[in-house]
Amino acid sequence: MEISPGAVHLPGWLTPEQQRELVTACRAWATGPVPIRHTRLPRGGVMSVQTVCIGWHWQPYKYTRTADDVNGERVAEFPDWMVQLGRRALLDAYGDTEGAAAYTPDTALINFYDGQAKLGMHQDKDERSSAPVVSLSIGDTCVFRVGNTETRTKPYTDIELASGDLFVFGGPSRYVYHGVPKVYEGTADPATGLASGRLNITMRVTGLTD
Ligand code: MD3
Ligand code: FE
Repeated sequence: MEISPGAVHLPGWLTPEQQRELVTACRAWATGPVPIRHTRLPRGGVMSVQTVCIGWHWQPYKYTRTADDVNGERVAEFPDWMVQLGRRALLDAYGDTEGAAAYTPDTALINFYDGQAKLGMHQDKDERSSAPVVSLSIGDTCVFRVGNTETRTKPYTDIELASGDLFVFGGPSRYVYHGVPKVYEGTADPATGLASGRLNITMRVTGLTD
């Protein structure tokens, strides 16, 4: 369903098997070459969410190939199978065959939330491309807050994101403020391979070249 123009939520889009495969892949990325970490913020804080990146390494407010804030290693390659998954996501969300075929995400941020983790309201503006962001959720259900492009406050809409859900943010919704105010601890189905917590994968186009 379309939450706002360009913001499409497809609940239960991933099969249980796809969820298990993504959990396995994300577990491997979480251990290296750049281990998952609580991202340090410029003003000295650390995020409660833990993040590991593939393709390009994100830290506020830039993307680099190497993780100079972690261990200096180059991040893992962005696999072709994930490009294909991103294209299928765009096709199912928008029904735009040509737009989907042209979509070539080159980075993903993989966020892990424990029961206490939150993500404050923010815009994603570190990419030099306005191509859509594809979001996949696995594990615990959360409250996802979708706001507006002008302020980090009201008006906003709270929706629940559950395991297997796809969300695509493009067009007029690409630069909306959004956040995760609450994770419902203990709601994950262990059959996905994630006994507790929430995993979110966001594919993006950085617009960068080496
Ligand atoms: C709307 N992640 O990594 S996913 C992020 O659940 C981020 O981990 C959240 O916000 C999470 O930056 C939300 C949904 C999402 C991701 C990116 C967006 C919504 C977006 C970019 C633009 C607009
Ligand atoms: Fe975001």
